[in-house]
Amino acid sequence: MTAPLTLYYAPGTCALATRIALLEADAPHDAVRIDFAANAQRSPAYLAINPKGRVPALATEHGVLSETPALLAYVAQRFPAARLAPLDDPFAFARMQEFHGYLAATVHVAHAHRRRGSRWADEAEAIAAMQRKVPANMAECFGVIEQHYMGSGPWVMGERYSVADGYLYTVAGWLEGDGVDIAEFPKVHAHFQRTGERPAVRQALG
Ligand SMILES: N[C@@H](CCC(=O)N[C@@H](CS)C(=O)NCC(=O)O)C(=O)O
Repeated sequence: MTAPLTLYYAPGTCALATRIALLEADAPHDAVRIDFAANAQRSPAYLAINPKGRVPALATEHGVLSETPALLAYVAQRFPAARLAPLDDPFAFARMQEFHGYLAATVHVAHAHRRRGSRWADEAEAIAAMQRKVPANMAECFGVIEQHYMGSGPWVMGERYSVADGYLYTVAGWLEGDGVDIAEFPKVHAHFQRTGERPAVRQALG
């Protein structure tokens, strides 16, 4: 028997997307909470697991993986019976990866300027200036998602639910705190409500 996977996560973070994917796949796994309030992501013990000092990280029998797009593709490929990605359609799979890349490299980074501005500047005024840009930048990103990635639904990849849906749900859940009304984006809004009703999502949040 193979050892269960271990997901390192913190509540309210992008690690939710991988937790949802693992639950949707019915994948045996342990979930280990990293206490951000205690800065445990910077502790020597956690840095030995993920030297980036970030969540998520997923320990597998082959080693530790990080970066949400990689984890989502891994879960989908490792548990193909769950059909969480278009594994035999190269274009559709690349399109899903394109979406994941946009969420990770552009949308998540825009969001991070609200509370993690000290990554990019030391001066309080520079950090405050970056924070003021967050609502406009997040609204612009979700305008792109609404217009170019939502298609005819009901899911990001069309008729079939995929790991991309839990990822979009996770990032869309940050909009309110970022000062953006999700109702400005009707397709994203309906998707957020639809996804939030899934048992795996409820369990991941519980
Ligand atoms: N590119 C990474 C980003 C990971 C990341 O920034 N995680 C945040 C939580 S959403 C984190 O661990 N922050 C802790 C810190 O900055 O100290 C991914 O997509 O997984």
